[in-house]
Amino acid sequence: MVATLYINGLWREASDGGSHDVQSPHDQSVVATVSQASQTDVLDAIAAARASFDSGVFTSWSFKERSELVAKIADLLERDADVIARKESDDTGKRFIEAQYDVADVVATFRHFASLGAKEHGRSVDVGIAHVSSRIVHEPLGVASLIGPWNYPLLQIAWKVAPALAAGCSFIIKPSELTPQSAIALTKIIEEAGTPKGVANLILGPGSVVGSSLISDPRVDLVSFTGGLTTGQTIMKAAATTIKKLALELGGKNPHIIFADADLDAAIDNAVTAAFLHSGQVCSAGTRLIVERSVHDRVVTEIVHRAGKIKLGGPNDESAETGPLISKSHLANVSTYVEKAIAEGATLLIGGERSDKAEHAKGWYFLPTVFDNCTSDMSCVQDESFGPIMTVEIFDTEAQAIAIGNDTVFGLSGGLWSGDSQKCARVASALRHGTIWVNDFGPYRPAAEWGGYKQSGIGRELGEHGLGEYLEIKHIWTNNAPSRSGWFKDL
Ligand code: TXE
Repeated sequence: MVATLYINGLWREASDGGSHDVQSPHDQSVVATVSQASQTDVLDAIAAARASFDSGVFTSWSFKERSELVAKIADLLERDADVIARKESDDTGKRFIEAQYDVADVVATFRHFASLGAKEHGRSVDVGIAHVSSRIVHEPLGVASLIGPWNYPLLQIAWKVAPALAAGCSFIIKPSELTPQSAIALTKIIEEAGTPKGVANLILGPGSVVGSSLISDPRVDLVSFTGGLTTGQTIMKAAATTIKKLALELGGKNPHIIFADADLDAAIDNAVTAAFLHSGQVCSAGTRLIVERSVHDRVVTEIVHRAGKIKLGGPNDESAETGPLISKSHLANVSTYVEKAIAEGATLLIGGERSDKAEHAKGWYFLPTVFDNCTSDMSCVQDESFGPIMTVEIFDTEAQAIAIGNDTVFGLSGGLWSGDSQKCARVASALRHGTIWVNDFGPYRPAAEWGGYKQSGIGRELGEHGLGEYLEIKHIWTNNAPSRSGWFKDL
């Protein structure tokens, strides 16, 4: 039996003995067997988190002490980086080197929140009365459910765990059932670093089975979730009953605008990366290309040429440039998306199907795909495919480029390329997305906020706000010269 649930400071099996095989998306081999929590386990984890929070065992630590803990976790992650990266690439099918980059980003995330937490002192407010001192203090928010996706499993969980620890919250981690191994490794490190028991808990299993209590139990104060829009809607509804705080990152359909006056060589290269990195399984993937008419033919011809040369392969294939889709059902969704795009009148220029190479036969490999002649009213342009699919639209004027770039219910990120700095500034300001890259696409840093406008989500991760999501704000007014209020007549 496997004991991979972590509840109240103990590693344990599921109470009903449940377990689950994790399959490689590369070849369907079983890469791990993990516990699958029962409802009893979920309730135990919530109870442990609540009890630890209410006991003050962690909230009584100073911000400085908690920052030291977070920094220690960063050190331990660095020590185990390659072992964790291997587990991550086994689960996700991504190349080992990409998983190594992810773990390095996770270390940087913990270091960022360690340093931010150390500076956290609240603030004084001048209320204009000499004998009143007024302070704003930041307190840990409470118990948090931290629910993560499968595309960047450790990174997305780290964006939640690091600030939750720095803030002093207790929490339950729930990684995707498809990619649980890195969350298990992280939880072991959180334990080793000396986190008080009950503060960090780990529950494994499908959201449909273990998710309900995590998002509706009255003992949970905050749900921080990264995943699909539909699940985000379910969580918002469930959280409404007890007015939980919510932090939601729900993906995007991210415009990537190329003006004719851009450095086209750089723009084309970045357009290929933006759409096909990690086979498009990126919330900020630049899958919606918007090109100025005069350069459309050159840009699209070169992108198609490049897309056709991308080398697909598994975690251990060092020559591979991108890997498989995460699962059979996700591959089916991506295939349906392609069928719909064709039915809607988009022109398929390349890809559109599974790889037929023998070495990909057991995996969920989908070819880089480009659709031309797309328009904003097509569902392939509006819906997130989360696969390696680029749609191409044309514009003639700056105003049109902006209008197309904003014609989406999402608002996570967008990019634009132009050699005219004033145009860049105008368009960057007009686009309603949480991150805008000018003459670039994709980079992020822990010090900068990340999150979405519109239906891409609520709240921000990383940056300073990323810590704020896990803090309550209290105003303490102290009158140092008490006197009668004199408001009502003294009868
Ligand atoms: O995600 P889900 P899915 C998008 C992408 C993808 C689509 C669906 O478009 O095709 O979402 O992917 C947990 N209560 N993104 O279905 O279901 C689940 O167990 C509580 C964008 O795989 O949203 C997992 O841990 N939890 C994205 C997590 O939610 C529930 C990354 C995400 O799974 C739950 C991934 C419930 N009722 C997909 N149902 C991004 N923003 O980067 C599921 N879960």
